[in-house]
Amino acid sequence: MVVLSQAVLDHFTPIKTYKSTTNVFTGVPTINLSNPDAGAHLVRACGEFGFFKVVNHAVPLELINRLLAQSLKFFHQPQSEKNQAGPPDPFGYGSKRIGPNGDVGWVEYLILSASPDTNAISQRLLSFLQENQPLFRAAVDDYVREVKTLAVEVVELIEKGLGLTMTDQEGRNNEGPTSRLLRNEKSDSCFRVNHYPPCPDHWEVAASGRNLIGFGEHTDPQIISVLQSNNTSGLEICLKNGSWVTIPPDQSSFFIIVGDSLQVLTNGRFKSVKHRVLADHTKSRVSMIFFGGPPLDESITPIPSLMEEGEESHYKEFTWFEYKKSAYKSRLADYRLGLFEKT
Ligand code: GA4
Repeated sequence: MVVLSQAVLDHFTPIKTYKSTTNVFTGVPTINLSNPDAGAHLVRACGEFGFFKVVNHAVPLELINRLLAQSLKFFHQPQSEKNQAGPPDPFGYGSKRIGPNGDVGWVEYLILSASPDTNAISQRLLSFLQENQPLFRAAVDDYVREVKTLAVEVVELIEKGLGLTMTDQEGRNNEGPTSRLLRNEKSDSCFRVNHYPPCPDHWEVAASGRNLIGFGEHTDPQIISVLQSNNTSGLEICLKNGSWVTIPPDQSSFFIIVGDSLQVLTNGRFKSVKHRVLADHTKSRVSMIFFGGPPLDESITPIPSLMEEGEESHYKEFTWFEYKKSAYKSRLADYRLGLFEKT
């Protein structure tokens, strides 16, 4: 039997190509977080697109740029150095292979835990970064702290828009049922930095007007994802009518993606948005995404006060642990919620 080395296998890993859509989407809902009606606008955007961007956020631009620069420095290291931070099972450095079930893309990435309660694999990776890339590690820590706060703020505003939070006599809001999951110190959140190098010129793809797929179509399993990228386009989302549109990059805003768990919590009022990334022919793309998830033992079930009289849950009852376990058995493009829908 001939055993192929990892390097040979990686070289022949077939990555799909796509005709990139010329359909630039100019209708991305833009929510100003300091607008008194932000909650209502967010609810509309979650229901219509499962995708929007937020402006007037409190994350310093300096921090975004610092992390972008440090990330590039990490990815520009020799392959052998980067491999020391791998494999991504589930936290670590990965190249081309995405998840455990055969998905591939023109991408390299780092996945880290963003929960205070981290396990041994995560601790090892964080210590490795601390020793080898202390400035990168510091930028990640500072950035994750900020985007976590932003994720909670956005979800609290959504809760306000849905009428789920009450203001007490002192003018404080009580804790909403979804923001509570993200605030929880056991919240199972993670953070990912993706690097999409330019598609190589010699590939026949360059001539055909097609692009290599960077990250194949999928929905995010968590509650909410907070995405930031450099100025290179490539992100596409699928609209309700099934058409794919390309999202112009915007370094001063954050893009927010509704995940499967939020779809279930709202009994389908909000839809998790299918999205994908195509690699560019000339520029490299870096994106940084915080995935806000619930604690593992938490039941993901529609929020009772959102249900109309007589309305039934569209989903079987399950915990985030069960959903996550099932997600890691799936392929990227699978409709993961299907297994949990009531028939
Ligand atoms: C998609 C969202 C996040 O990037 C992620 C991904 C995870 C991975 O890359 O390891 C998964 C994917 C994501 C969903 C299905 C499974 C798991 C790859 C894959 C094929 C970190 C996540 O939580 O789910």
